[in-house]
Order: sequence, then C-alpha cells, then structure tokens
Amino acid sequence: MISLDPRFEEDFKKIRDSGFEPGRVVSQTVTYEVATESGDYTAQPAGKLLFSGMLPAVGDWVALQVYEGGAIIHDIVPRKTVIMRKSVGKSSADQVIAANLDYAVVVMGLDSNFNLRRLERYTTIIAASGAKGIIVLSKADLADPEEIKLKVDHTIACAPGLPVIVWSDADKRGLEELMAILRGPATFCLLGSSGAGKSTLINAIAGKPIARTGAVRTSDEKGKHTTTVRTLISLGNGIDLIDNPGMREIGLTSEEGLSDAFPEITQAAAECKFQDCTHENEPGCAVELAVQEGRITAERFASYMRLLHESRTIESMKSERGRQKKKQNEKTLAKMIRARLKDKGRS
Ligand SMILES: Nc1nc2c(ncn2[C@@H]2O[C@H](COP(=O)(O)OP(=O)(O)O)[C@@H](O)[C@H]2O)c(=O)[nH]1
Ligand SMILES: [Mg+2]
Ligand SMILES: [Zn+2]
Repeated sequence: MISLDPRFEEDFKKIRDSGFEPGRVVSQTVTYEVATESGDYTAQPAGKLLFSGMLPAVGDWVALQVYEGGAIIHDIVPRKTVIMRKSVGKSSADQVIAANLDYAVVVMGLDSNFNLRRLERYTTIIAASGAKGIIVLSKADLADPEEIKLKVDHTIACAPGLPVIVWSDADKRGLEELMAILRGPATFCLLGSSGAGKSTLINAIAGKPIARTGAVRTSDEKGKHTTTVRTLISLGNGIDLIDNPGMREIGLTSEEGLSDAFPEITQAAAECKFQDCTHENEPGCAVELAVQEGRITAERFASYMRLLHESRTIESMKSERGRQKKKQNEKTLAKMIRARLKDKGRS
C-alpha cells in the first residue's frame, strides 16, 4: 500500500478516467511489484510497453489494471526525473537507477572512502537526472575537526552549490540538518560505494533498523553487498527511499550534467575565443587561462576533461550502435519485401 504523491494528482485523474488504478513501482526483479492505495500487486508490463522499449523502473508512477490473479502495467506517467548510469561492463546501454527522485544523497566516508573524483562522477549523473544532490560526509567520529574542515572545503569546491552535511552515526550530528531538507512528499536515494555508510544512514533516517549494515570485510577489502534488489521503501511522513544495490561502477551515459557539475568551467568556457573550443592548446582559451591563473584548479580541469572524453566515447558508441541497428532493420525489411514480391509472383 502506498499513499499517492499529490504532485502527480492530474496524472492519477487521467489514469482513473481510463479505468485503471494509479500505483508506483516499488521493486523490479523478473516481474514488477506495484503498490497502490488498495494493495500491492505483482505486475507485468503490457505488450505495448515491451514493444516500445519503454520499460517501467522503480519509482515510476503507472496505470495498473488489476484482475484476479495478476496485474498489468498499461502506461507510465512521464518521469519528472530519471537517474541513469552506463550499464556495467562493455555495453554502452543506459541503465535506469530510479525514476521520479527528488533528491539523490551521496554518502562518502571521511575515512579512506573519501574520493573527490568519484564524487564528481556522482554529481554529474545527479545533475543530468534533474534530482537535487545532497552530499553527506559520513563517519565524522573517525576524523579530527581539522581534517573534517579541510575535507568539507574540498567537497564544497568539487560540488558547487550543493549542501554538504557532516554526519556521524556515533553522535547523530548532521541528521537534523539532513531531515530538514528531506521533507515529504519526497523520494530520495542514496548513492555511494559499498561500506560508505548508506545502510547505517537509512536506519538513522527511519529511526529503526530497516537496512542491514555490513562491516567491511578485511580479507578482500570489499563491503558486503547487503542490498540485492532495488526497492522503494516508505519511511513515513511522505518520505520514500529507493534503496540501490551497491554500485561499483558509475559510468556516465552522456555529456549531460557536466556543465552543471562544473559550473566554473562552463562559465569560463563562455569566454573562449572559439565556441567549439576543446580547451586543449587552442588560441584564446579562457579555460586554460583560468587554470593558469588558479581560478580553476588543475584537478577540477583534469577531472572535467576526463569525464568529457568518457561521455563522448559512450555517446559515439551509442550512435554507432543505433546506426547498426537501423541498418539491420532496413535489411530485414528489404528481405521481407522481397519475400512478399516473390510470393506474389508465384500466385
Ligand atoms: N565509526 C563509524 N562507523 C560507521 C558509521 N556509519 C557506518 N559505519 C560503519 O561502516 C560500515 C559500513 O556501513 P554500512 O552502512 O553497511 O555501509 P553501506 O555499504 O554503504 O550500506 C559498518 O561497519 C558501519 O557500522 C559512522 O558514522 N561512524
Ligand atoms: Mg548497505
Ligand atoms: Zn577553451
């Protein structure tokens, strides 16, 4: 059971008018779990959705048809936000992490987990998603005040404009600050590497142990993956959490988000002599000048260029795949037409 987000009321009305029930996808395995006001159902997507390739994701609001023994998802409400990453491995395909998120909370430890370059990856995919980013620096009890201050300053510089909250489960500092931002109705997710303290934070937000926390195994240095399926959990007060399985790789799906995640570079680039300046030894490059003058740090510039090259490689892989697919479809079609003509010739 779920209470419906009043911000989608118009969409829900349309769904009811067409004889369906509004619901939200709360988990996805082979089938979908959809929660509605009347109960939870295991559902299959309608053929129409399968053919269009537009499949529901956790967090989607959907039009559900409930019948005895099952349910069918007929339609997906247009997503307000969608957070994506490149699917793991060599494939260039996009993978939807979650839909209709208001906030994406990056959890990063103030211990050895602290990594600004990884943070920039997160803020880029968050900027591309349309959700608002929040940075939580966890395990503050493991660092001394001076170290915390330094790391907070670096974090602010690498996540311009985003709130940065220092949090410790030991004394619960920072929790109130975070809860003041996560006001319902709101859906949020936590991003961060295994062992960063996501599950511990979830339990603190929920006020009860709903997520399993795992000590970092020392034998193989990997955090235990305690979350295996992406699920939406209602924490009360209209706050919904989408819990992700741990993510080792966070590849960009496009160039989108980079300009927002690196505003100082975007700003400087507007002053480059050439509009299509690559910022690599070009005459009149305002970005390189800003780096030389220390207005943009060398680390931020290098990070930006790395992510830019990575996203462009992915984009060209995707368009190449699209071209190949189109060619394949045209070939299949031509074959079909030839076969038809042959049949006609026979009859
Ligand atoms: N000292 C300290 N340890 C923490 C804190 N938060 C989490 N941990 C520990 O870090 C480990 C990983 O935490 P967990 O929440 O499971 O991380 P997850 O993999 O991101 O979900 C566990 O052993 C937690 O007890 C904290 O604020 N302070
Ligand atoms: Mg966890
Ligand atoms: Zn330039």
